[in-house]
Amino acid sequence: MAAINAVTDLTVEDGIAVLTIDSPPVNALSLAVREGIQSAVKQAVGNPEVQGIVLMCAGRTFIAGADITEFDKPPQPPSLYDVEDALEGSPKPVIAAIHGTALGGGLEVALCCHYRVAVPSARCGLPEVHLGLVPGAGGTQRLPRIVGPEKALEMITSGRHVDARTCLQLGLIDDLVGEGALRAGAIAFARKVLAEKMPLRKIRDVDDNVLPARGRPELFAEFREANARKFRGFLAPEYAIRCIEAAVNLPFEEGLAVERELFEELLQGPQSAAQRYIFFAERQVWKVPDLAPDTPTVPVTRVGIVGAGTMGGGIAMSFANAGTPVTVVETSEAALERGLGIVRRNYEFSVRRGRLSLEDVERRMALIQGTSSLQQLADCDLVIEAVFEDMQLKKEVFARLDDIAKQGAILATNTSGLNVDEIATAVRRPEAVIGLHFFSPAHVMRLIEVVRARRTSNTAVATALQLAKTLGKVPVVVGVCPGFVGNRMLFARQRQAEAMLLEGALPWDIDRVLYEFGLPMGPFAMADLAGLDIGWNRQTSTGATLRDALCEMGRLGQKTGAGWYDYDENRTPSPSPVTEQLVRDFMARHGATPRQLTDAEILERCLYPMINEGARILEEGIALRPSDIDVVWVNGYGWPAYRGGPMFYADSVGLATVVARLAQYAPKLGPEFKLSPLLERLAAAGQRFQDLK
Ligand code: 3H9
Repeated sequence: MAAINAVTDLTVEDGIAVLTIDSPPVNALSLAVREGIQSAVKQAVGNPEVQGIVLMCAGRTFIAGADITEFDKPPQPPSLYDVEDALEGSPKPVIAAIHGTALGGGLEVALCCHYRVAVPSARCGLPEVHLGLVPGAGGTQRLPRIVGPEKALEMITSGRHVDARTCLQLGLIDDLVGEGALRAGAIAFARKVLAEKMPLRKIRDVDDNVLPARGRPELFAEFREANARKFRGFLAPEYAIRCIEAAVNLPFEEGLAVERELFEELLQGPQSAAQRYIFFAERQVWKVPDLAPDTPTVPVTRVGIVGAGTMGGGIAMSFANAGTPVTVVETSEAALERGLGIVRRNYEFSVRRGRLSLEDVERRMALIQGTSSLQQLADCDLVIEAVFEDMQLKKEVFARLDDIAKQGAILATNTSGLNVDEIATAVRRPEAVIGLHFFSPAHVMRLIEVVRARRTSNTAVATALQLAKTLGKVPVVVGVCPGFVGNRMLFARQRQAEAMLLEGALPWDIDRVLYEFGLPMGPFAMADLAGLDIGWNRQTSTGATLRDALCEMGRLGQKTGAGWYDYDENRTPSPSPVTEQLVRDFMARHGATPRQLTDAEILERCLYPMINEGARILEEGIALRPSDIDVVWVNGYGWPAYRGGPMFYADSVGLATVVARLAQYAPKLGPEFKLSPLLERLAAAGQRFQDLK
């Protein structure tokens, strides 16, 4: 084997040159990799013994894209375009041999090879949209030339990874080779190309698949309309559509120029900076400083869930989706039937959407066993309690589990904010107790707050992280405090939102501002969705708050057709004159005169106290780092990824500005508001949360 450089090798085997990239962890297209490919291709082309070239990777994957860490640095030649030109322009056939994932720039490089082969487990995709980018090395021009514009629109705007068999059907790869026999299979394919004198196929020259869409702008208009909700606020999907339109309507080189311009604009813009930050933040969360990588974990082969309500059912689905058997316990057969019925209906909904087959549903339902006896949880490796948010009840459940669960089992609570230390006092093995706060709907939302109580063992934490990986979730390790990270910050926002009602803003004014900021909904629409009666009790209700008053009127939210808003039979909300009158009456009783609040004040009063609370959470060590808080908000509360999470957003506004505005609003923020010393210190030093190390 001849080393081209530290990350590239070239060997010649009976006339076929095999160019191997070995740049862990994911063979990203760093400067060294680009140099290596370019030199190796040059050498292979210049070597008269070589008739064909195979491009492949060592390690766990084919090239997973451009090296994202280089995006903030000045570009250094050779560029990716130079590398692609070398491959595409090679007078000898080049075959890409794909295993693992060919993503982004990786797939773009493969599309510049004359042919592609893959093992069946490989996947291909252009996921740049998740980084706030469009594919920038020809992907938007070459992909539609193979798979057609409709499929390209879907693949590029979703960033979805497509499995090798589907890629074969789409023509994206030319042949499948045996698992574990990629090198030999690719060499054999190269020989076939030579023996059959197959042409040096350049995708740039293939127009058949794009021509039928030329002059049909409605194709793109319809796609935009169908996906408007999904793409709201994001620039990258719209730019991707424009690139594919260019691929359809312009000659290749002109289309490429459009792509380059839009890629550069996105790369320099704030959305991609925020989304790239979130990409790395989501990878940081797995690193818990005081948790050694070799911490033992409990193998989880059977899971018990106590409670088949919305949360219990959703958690059961998450495990069944990952192939782990679960036993769900309810207090009565009727409650069990109701809970499992909802699980089945959720799955059937996915069948109607074309996301699951009927066999999938049966397979998953078969993994979920129902029982009304806690005793059935004796052989579970992990039990998750998902009963009502009531400390007494939770402690009772844990005390019983302590008698039933086998030694070594992990006992988790799905509480959304109760004191896990106190729950742990109910058992003789507090080291086994941990919080696993799933978000609703639990089978959809990716976030889990992993709540580490005072005596939780490292094994329990490490097992929770491993579990999250199995479930395809994002775990964030947090400490114990009321509401943990997410809900504690949400409470800070809620307090301000309700305070602003008594100054003259109406629920829909506040919700609109937050929706326009990019959140899926504002606090009042969210409260209506969850039910205003969560934690409310008719016997103890004093009617002292607006929420109490609404509940006493039977306005419990969407489920009763009225809450803060009025709802029609399709649950479409409209501003409610009843609520408005109630707010005005409350103001009159408090002797308050309504004033006009600007959108800017509404936004700042909602967000800046949250940021302050985030800073307090950091001071107290409840979150490990600011970026963990951002991961919680992006994955658990729909904070728009293109704004990077509340702490990143604070950095982009400037912490001095946040502090100055909070000082200005101080008289209105309520007696419980206290400026975080950490926030104050960073602001005074001209620093950012991101500077905290
Ligand atoms: C692009 O290609 C632009 C072009 O169109 C145009 C250019 C002109 N760069 O995710 P993991 C690191 S944009 C640098 O935990 P997995 C990652 O940070 C790119 N680093 O592993 C982590 O580091 P650490 C388009 C990268 O097995 C380690 O690798 N491509 C990159 O769960 C392991 O990552 C993408 O967006 C990168 N491109 O998943 C693909 N990728 O260990 C992004 C990863 O220090 N990557 N790292 O925390 C992925 O989706 C997943 O990493 C992958 C593996 C599926 C490949």
